[in-house]
Amino acid sequence: MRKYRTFIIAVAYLACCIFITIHAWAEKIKLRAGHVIPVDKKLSRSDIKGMFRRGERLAWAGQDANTVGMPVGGIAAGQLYLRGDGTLALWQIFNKHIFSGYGATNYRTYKPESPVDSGFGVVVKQDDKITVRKLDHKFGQVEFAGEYPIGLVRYGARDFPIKVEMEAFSPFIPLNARDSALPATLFHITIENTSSQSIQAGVLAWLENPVCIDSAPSIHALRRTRIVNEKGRAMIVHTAEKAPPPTAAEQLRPTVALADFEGPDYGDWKATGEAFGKKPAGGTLANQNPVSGFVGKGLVNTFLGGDGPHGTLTSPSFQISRKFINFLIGGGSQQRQTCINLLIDDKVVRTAVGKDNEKLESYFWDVGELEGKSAQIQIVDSASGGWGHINIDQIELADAPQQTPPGELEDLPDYGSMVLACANAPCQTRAVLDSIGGWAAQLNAEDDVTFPVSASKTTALATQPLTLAPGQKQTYTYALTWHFPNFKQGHEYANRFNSASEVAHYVLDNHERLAGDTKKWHQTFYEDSTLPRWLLFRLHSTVANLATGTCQWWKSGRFWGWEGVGCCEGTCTHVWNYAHAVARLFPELERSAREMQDFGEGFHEDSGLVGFRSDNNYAADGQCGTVLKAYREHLMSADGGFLKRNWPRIKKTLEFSIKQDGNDDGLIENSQHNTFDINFEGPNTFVGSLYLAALRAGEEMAKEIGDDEFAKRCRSIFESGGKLSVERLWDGEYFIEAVDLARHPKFQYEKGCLSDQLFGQGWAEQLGLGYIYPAENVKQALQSVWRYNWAPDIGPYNADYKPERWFAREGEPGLFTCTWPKSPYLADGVRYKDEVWTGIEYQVAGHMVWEGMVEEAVAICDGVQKRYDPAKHNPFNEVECGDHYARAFASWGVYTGLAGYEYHGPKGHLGFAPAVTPDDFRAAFTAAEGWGAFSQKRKGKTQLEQIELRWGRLALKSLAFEVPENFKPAQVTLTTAGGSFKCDYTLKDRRVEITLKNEIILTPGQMLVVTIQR
Ligand SMILES: [Ca+2]
Ligand SMILES: [Ca+2]
Ligand SMILES: [Ca+2]
Repeated sequence: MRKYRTFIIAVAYLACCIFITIHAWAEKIKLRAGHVIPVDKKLSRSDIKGMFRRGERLAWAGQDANTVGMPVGGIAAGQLYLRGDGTLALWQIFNKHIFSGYGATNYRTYKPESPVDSGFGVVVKQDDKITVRKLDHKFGQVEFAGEYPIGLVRYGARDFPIKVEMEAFSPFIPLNARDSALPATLFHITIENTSSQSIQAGVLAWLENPVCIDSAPSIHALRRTRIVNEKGRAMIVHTAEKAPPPTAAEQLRPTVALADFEGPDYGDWKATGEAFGKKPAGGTLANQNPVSGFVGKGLVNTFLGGDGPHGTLTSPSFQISRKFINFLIGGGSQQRQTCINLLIDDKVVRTAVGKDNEKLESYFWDVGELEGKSAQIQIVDSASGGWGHINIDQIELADAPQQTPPGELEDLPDYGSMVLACANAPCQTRAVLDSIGGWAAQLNAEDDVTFPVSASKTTALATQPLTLAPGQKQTYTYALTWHFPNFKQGHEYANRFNSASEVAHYVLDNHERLAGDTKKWHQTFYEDSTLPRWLLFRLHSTVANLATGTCQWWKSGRFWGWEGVGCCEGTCTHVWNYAHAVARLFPELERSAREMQDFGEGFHEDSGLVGFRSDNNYAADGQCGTVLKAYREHLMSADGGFLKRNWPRIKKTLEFSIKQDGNDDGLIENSQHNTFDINFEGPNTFVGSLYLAALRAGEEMAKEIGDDEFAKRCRSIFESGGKLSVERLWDGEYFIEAVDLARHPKFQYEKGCLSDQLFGQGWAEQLGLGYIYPAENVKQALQSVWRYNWAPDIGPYNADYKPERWFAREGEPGLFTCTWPKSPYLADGVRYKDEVWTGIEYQVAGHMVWEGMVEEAVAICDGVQKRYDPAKHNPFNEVECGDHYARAFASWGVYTGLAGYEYHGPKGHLGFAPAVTPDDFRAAFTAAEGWGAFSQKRKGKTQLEQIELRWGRLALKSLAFEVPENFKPAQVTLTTAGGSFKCDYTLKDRRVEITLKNEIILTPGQMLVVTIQR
């Protein structure tokens, strides 16, 4: 109670201070008339109080959970979504390249689609009647309460005697990347009898065979589905195999030509719109790359007047009189937009798109099952952007497929296997299905079936109905696993498994440990923490990006990332500059990216350049960031091996930046390509602060290695740079860019307020490198970013200044990339200036926490949470240039900031300085080899610290904590299971640093208690 009152008083006091300061500020500084972002954010005391309330686990019901798509597959094992109603969606696990866009359309409201038929249902036997209720939005009351990594959906209905709770997740165990990168999803389905009578009940599960899902239209092969019982588990095993060659008895009938587009017009085909014109094209059209591969002189080519026009071209009705329809296709690859469709009763039954290539290639549809039906062909162009056209020629009916061989079946990207395994023994599935009738009766339950890949078949498993007494519960465990190894660079998972069956057995053999450790992490991070539950949800949700198409873990052991799903390649150094989550949760993955990319394939030995997409190109921010990441990876290591191995190249990387500086004055003045996809043309603190932080990291690493001369050089350049930056770039409130706009009129920010102006200082805090500019300048600049760039409603500002891409809508809060509060708005200024990026928001918020601006930081995170409310946007998919954008991994920097976390693995040093509720604080932490829970309590004359290890091991040689103002420790005691002992400590300002006489190693379940007494 006392604590609560103190908190309220503190909030009131702070609000007062902020009000007075802002008031004084507004009086003094004259803002540009067009700068409509309010200096006073009008956050009420109850708003602030609400944001800091611990709160309950979040849950969304019905339509409010419509956009949810929670990744539930393993790290870098593809992208499988759990929707808000517990059904699966997306299924991007078949190695197909998915391009999710450049950002123009990513921030939209939609429900993820599901191309694969699958699901679970509860079977109930009452009065000899068997019924099933599917676990989906039609169940009754459906509530999604997932917190990454564990999906949770609850089902209940007034007219159904069973309530259900379903957990869905892939094992996720920090520091154990391999067991977190399984191509597998576990389901725990708990059914509970809510009626007053005993009921017989069980679970029905079903899964379509999706092997060769993308290749199916262009291959002649079979799918095979078996139901096998192994190790007491029932498993649906989906595979594919070669189709037998046609027998001599199967006579081929002559080919029937449907259209060759050789006539003076389209004949009896009907064209609409502008894209098709009045007659077939004679080849390549104006401004088009050369079109080839068509037959004769004419073809359909909708690049008529460019990609802009739309239209359709529809054939008259014809009878499907052969087993295949063959044609030639080229042009755009957009589903439903640049396509050829086969229509029966106006419904699309087959479709095909080009490959973003002008050359026409053979393609076919297997229409054996449609033979005799009346059909039409429709060619569609409803696209206008790049590759917004389609090329078609030579459509024929034939008894043999005519195809460009896509390769051997076993080599196709979507060839492999998929398994749905039930850990509980099944009953006679067929009998249950037949009793249910209707759609269930259509499901397959045969032990071994093969069928053409052109057909689809869904196979089911039903458990033996059990008698449940009123209130009784029963949990069923399922594992969905997949194995599609034919990825260009291979999958790490394929090093360990040869089939989906092997994966299923591994997951179920180790179920207790894999599920147990995952839940232990969830418990430690969410349940046992004192931090607001919604904030934990937000900061951990971006970690889900690991289990999306954004991230790959290659067979070679190299971790590799897009920027967003399928967009902008090469673990781009500047976008990944913001990403802290992976390094803190799975440091081995980031170490592999450093060693195999930055200091491997992308490294230029002659110059020290780190190609920013593992190429030959320089990005100033990415180059400096590589040094910072190297230091972070060293800090997250158990020993000095990583630093020792990579030091020569880390040093060269920093020397490359020093060369850009040119005169060792600590300012980089030349052209600086960077994450805004433009070049800054003069000294600035965006690249500059990263450079200075890199010099500090370089100094620390050089000292550890024993390269004192280089350490001194780094120090002297660093000191000069800090001083000169303030002299030349401080405008009184924030740091600006010194640029000659007459020479460089485009893409600069000059006197603007850039949100990322202290990016390197934020990094320095993360790595314990201290201030790189004077503290008062840093604090004031950060205050200015809050005042000038964060809008409680982005609407008014974006009404005047339309962003290139919308990542926030009217009525939603957000932090703008850059504004010009006091000088004329630069219409040609830094690119993306009017946009809102969550990665920058977290970067700024994380830094704010370290500078004591905790309320502002949490308000910024609250803004993200409001935008990603699942009624509008998938809370697990923060978008930028593509879905699941890697920059959002910056959220972990906010988390570590809130705990005031500091760690140096090789030195065995761990420290905390909680930024919220320091009197009673608890949070999860990770280290090089283990993770656990940290807690701090202050009471009377005692400050108590508890470090409890829950997984792995933790070696400790020194500790650091923050004590209250005027708290003078008189005694520090350490207690472990082995007993208590006093130890040496020093006090500097409010920081108590404790050195242990002997290294302490904690193992799971062990706790180190530190008692600091005044
Ligand atoms: Ca032709
Ligand atoms: Ca078009
Ligand atoms: Ca210089």
